[in-house]
Amino acid sequence: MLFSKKSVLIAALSTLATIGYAGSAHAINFTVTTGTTGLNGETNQGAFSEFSSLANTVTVDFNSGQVPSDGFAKYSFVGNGSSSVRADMWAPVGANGEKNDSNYLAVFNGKDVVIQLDDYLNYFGINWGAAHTGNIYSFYNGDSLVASFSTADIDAAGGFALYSPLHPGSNEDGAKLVNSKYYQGNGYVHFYSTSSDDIFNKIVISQVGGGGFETDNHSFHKGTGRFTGFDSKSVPEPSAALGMLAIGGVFLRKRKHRKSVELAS
Ligand SMILES: [Ca+2]
Ligand SMILES: [Ca+2]
Repeated sequence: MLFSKKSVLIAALSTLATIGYAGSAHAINFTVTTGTTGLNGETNQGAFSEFSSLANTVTVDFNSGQVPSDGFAKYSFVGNGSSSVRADMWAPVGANGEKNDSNYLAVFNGKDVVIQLDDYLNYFGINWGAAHTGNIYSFYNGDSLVASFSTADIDAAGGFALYSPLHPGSNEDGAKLVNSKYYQGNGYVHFYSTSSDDIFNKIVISQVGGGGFETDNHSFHKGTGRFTGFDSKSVPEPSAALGMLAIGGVFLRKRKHRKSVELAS
């Protein structure tokens, strides 16, 4: 499915409107962290979700070189273009900015990735890397759009977790000026449902316009109600959890968990 700029704008505005209903809001919210190492401590495969080891969570790392076409999360490519699983310098970096040597998923304009889930989810996390204008996630319940998010939404909420010297860029959404050069955003982005009205069972990953949409280590958490993983008592790593509670749809962020990579000029 292709998204026009107008539809993206409408989606963004409706998201803002939803956040405006403090107290009664139900929505898919997101928060950005650096992510963490793989389950066995891997640091050269990009960043992984802090919830990777949570019960009822499935993680797809693309290391086989293909998208999974059966099992819990069924991926398919729709349209014409060069989207594929690949390994190159644009792979999303690790939690401390380490180079990712593994295969990852790259999506380009015209060829979407559709992920059909066997069950309802209340959480979807991705290692989002080398961020560009026009990277878009859309969450569906059946054929009904629940919410859609773009690179600009991440910027508006405070930006990515780190800006990698491995990913030089230009002045556009998802990038940041560091020592007079632009670098592209990387981080682990957690999308989650705040009520049973906002669970989802289909995800579409799209790129509108030039540049690629690079992601790795997708984590899916099954659930039919509000995602409770960010509640302080149930977070696996307390250090990563503080400040990520959503209150009335508004995020409180703990700035010290954001990192800007220090770069030499
Ligand atoms: Ca990978
Ligand atoms: Ca990109």
